[in-house]
Amino acid sequence: MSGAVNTIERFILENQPDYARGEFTNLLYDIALAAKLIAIKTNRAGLVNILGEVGEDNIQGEKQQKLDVYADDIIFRMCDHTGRLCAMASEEREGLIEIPDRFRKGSYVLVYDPLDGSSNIDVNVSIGTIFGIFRAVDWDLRGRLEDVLQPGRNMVGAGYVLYGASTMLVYSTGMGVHGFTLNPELGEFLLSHPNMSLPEPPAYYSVNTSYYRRWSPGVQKYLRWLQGQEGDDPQLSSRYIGSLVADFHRNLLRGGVFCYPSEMNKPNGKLRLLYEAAPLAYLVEQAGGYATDGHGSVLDIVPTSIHQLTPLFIGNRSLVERVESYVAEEEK
Ligand code: AFP
Repeated sequence: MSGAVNTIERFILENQPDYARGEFTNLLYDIALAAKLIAIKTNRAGLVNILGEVGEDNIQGEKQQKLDVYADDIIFRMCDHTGRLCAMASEEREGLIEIPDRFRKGSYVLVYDPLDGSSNIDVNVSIGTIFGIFRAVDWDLRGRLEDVLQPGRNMVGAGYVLYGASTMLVYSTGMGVHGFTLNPELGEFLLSHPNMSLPEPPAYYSVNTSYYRRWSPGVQKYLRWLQGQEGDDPQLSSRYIGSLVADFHRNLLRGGVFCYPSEMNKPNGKLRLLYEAAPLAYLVEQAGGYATDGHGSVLDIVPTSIHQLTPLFIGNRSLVERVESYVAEEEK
């Protein structure tokens, strides 16, 4: 075999700054390990009926958990006792997740969506985990709500795991976006996509067009522009999986824009700001792109609650900025 095998552990270690104490590096390892455990479970999702593990109880007499609850529990238990975090917030839990008093607290904050796109599990379509990392606001105190309610701009790292045809972990700590593919034989994430950046020209737009009638005139006009009906044709094709991580990942590799606009009866759309939109907005900027809620950068929105929603347009800058101009035009 020629050349070095670049595992995620090696890559993270080699890329940490000289002054690093290892706390942040180890937090990334913890997340990578949680991702491997979740991948094992999601890969078996179609087998559980065959193997008789679904129903009220499994053969050990334990209650079966839904996969998203399982994923949430894995991440929480991987991170609660390490002394690296002072608080967490998860899509699966209502309030702030405090570090139990019996454990030392750390100086980082983890926000995560343990398993996004869970309605796709039963139909064997790709799903994903999304995460973002902040520094605690006050390093001396135990975790408080203000530690998690920070704008995406304050993130010091973010990433996602895609459980697809293969499992991939893609992350950034502010020095580019790097992708790793899980080698199932080795049980290791290996560097497969260094320095990812959005290609030009972009290939795709991704949006659930069945909601067209519920959008504002500006967003409707934007869709027509994406489709080449407004002149200045961006020459895009359409792809929509309905799994945010999978749609985002494809567009990161091929170029494009993913949209989940506000609707008449859903003024802030469907997606969560803190642990879905903001981490992906952080990644997309690192890959040379942009994310907006239609008015300005998603990274500048200061959350006022953990499960706050936001409209999202994310992808190549040239495509995303256009929606801001159409929305501004309609609001004149
Ligand atoms: P589920 O977890 O209910 O499958 O929702 C997934 C999701 O939050 C996100 O991953 C998709 O981009 C979006 O919803 C799809 O929503 P629509 O079905 O309304 O298009």
